[in-house]
Amino acid sequence: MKLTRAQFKEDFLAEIKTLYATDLSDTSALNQFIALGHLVRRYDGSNWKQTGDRYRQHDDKQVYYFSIEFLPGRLLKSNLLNLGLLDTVRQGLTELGLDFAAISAAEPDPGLGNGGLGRLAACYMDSMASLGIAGNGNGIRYRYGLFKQVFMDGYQVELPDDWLRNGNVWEIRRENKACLVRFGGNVWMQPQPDGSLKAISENTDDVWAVPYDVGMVGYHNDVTNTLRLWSAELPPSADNTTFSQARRDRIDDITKVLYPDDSNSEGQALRLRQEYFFSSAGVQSIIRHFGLHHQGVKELANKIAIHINDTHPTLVIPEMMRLLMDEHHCSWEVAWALTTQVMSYTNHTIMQEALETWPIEMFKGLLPRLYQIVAEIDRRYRVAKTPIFGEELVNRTAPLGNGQVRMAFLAVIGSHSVNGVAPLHTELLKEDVLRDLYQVYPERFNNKTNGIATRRWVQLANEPLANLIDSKIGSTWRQQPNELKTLTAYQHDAKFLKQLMAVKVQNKAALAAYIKQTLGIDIRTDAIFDVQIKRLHAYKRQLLHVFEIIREYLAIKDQPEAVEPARVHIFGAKAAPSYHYAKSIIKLINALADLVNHDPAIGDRLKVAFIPNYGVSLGELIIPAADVSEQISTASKEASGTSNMKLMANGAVSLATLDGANIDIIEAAGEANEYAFGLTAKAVYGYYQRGDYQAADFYNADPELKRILDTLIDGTIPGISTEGREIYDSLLKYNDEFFVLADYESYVQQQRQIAHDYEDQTQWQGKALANIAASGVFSADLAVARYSDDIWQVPHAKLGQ
Ligand code: GPU
Repeated sequence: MKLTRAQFKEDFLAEIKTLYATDLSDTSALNQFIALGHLVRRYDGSNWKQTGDRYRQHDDKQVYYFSIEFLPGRLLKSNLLNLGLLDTVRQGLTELGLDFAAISAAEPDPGLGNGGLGRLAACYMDSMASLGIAGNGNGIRYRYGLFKQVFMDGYQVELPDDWLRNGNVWEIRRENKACLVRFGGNVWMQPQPDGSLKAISENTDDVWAVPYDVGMVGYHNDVTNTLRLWSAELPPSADNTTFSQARRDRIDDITKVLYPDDSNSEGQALRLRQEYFFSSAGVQSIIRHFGLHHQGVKELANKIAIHINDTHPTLVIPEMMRLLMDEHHCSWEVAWALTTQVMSYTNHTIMQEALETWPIEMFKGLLPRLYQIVAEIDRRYRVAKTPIFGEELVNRTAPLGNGQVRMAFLAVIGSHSVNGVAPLHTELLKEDVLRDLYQVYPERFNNKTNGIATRRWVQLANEPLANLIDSKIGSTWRQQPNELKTLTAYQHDAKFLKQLMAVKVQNKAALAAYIKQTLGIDIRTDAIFDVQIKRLHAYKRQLLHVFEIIREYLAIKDQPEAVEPARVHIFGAKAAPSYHYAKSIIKLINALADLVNHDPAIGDRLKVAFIPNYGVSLGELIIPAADVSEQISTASKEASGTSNMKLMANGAVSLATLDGANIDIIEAAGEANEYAFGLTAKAVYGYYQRGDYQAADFYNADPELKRILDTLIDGTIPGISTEGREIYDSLLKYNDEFFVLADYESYVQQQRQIAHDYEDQTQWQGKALANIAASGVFSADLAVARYSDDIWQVPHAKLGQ
């Protein structure tokens, strides 16, 4: 949009006056942020309204992306960028004597997700708006987001994330669009005059679902889509009925806090309530909106697509069946045909413990009508498939089995598409986790490799790099990230590579300042910044990275005269509060950091910085400063990974196993520009089949590795007597579930190679450039375009290939 600086300043000062009844000099950065937020809302208001009007007038097919997590990050800067106002506002504020960086840092970062899954949903919202797709998000407005992480004596402590304390400028509460979600009670079938039966629910526990809408602003295209987040409240009838305190609490609890578990299903009733709550409210509001403009339900499948982001929203399937049959008088057959055409499902993991199942008794008690429907889906599935596939396969794959409701199976059976998130992951779904269902529905399976919002992760997070790229290839890459590949022409342009290095050093200085301020550690900007940022999980193997640090530490102690480039090992990782082993690894890293950072014999040659409270905002600070991207999960375990893509786009080289999308990154950037190592997924499966992995053999065969492991229990690292023993035992006594010891040697070899290659900065920056140039392939815009073409069947803006 068009806006002069003078106009902006006038608007801003007026806003401050209206909101706070005081002078600018008397306001805080938070006040200024809130005023700016209101202004941006106003500038974007007509786009948002007109986007909705246009979709209605054109009767565009709507996509609804259901996700129990969204991690949008701070929105001020990205909204300004997408509206084309960033420079005007920044300069205007500077002219008013204000600090734009401080103002944007005052915005709370909504932690409505755990990690990759939630951030992916947010990247896709950004891309849908930017591609002009009629895309809507549907999720939960958690009162408290993911806990804030602090360290006390090296241990993780969780504090509540009261992100709504000062309200949320971006949301609109729309109580006029609220609906009732019903739990419990009992169901009976009432005979109808036409001889059919109608399900009647009685004595239900009713919850009022109130939507809060947040605008998702498209990039330079006047489109603003909606992310709808639901909040659970007392129904209006509570005003004149008595609701016990227990019942009030039960309602309050539904959207009170995000479950802090990543890739692990706990099977708790409250989680099931959350899942049904936002699935039901979302489907009700879709059908209500649809009903306003369409006569029959027959058109439904041409006008809406519902996407199920992992299994958490799977109840949209039986819920849509319920609404079509109980409220819109459809037959089972019609309702089922519509439902399966509308639904599509993405799987995000092959890890068994993450596959959701619910005890049938719990499910039945909480959702009696839905249970009837799921049981009928199960019955019909068995009847239809047993003659073709036999009883055994059908027993293994039916929605109900072993006393459980099996959500992934229900999702596959009730959708027309199921996709994995990287080629290897999709293959493993077909061969392993969903092998039997792949026999039944081979045509449903497809791959959609993940992608990232280049706008946020490069244009916003790394402005120096974005500007440097503009100076070489112009700015069309900002709309068409694939254009980045033209940078390849400069891989041997020494002057450009120097500039690239200068940008990296500048970003490292910004991160170094933060590390100094928060952790008190001094780090050198000419050191290798070796970065691992992701949730703490045994399968992600932060432990392997720890072993490298111990190796480097011992090497300096043994041979102080040997010269190697300085290293800074940077971690960011939250552990689920109940994940004991992950918390022990956190303690180990912090104890090791204490040892290394304070050893005068080490000096500034080796530093370890575990930055607390990793999240989207810290990612924006850390990623642009990285030289090495640690992507070292046990092959086959990481479905895709997305930090690998963000780090690549910012010129870090990958130190990576052949897992998830690492494989595709290595192929895109070229093997010579990455550091691959370790067992292949096939080799890992080979060990499983033969059952012959012997971790102790690696320990006994390699004196260096043995010495490193022994430091866990011999007092070398002070303060970890329990944790050190626990971790040591996990490797030797319990045989190293994730093959850390098997991959140690090849990992270290690549780490040595990195130290060697880093010395030649021209070569090194050439590799960095190759990574940046190849990163466009992983833009979320392209990923979302593929979902639109292949799964949702909706049009989108053209993207250059
Ligand atoms: N992932 Br399941 C999560 O972040 N949370 C989950 O509950 C599950 C998966 C991640 C995968 O671990 C990661 O490999 C992937 O890149 C990401 O989802 C997005 O697909």
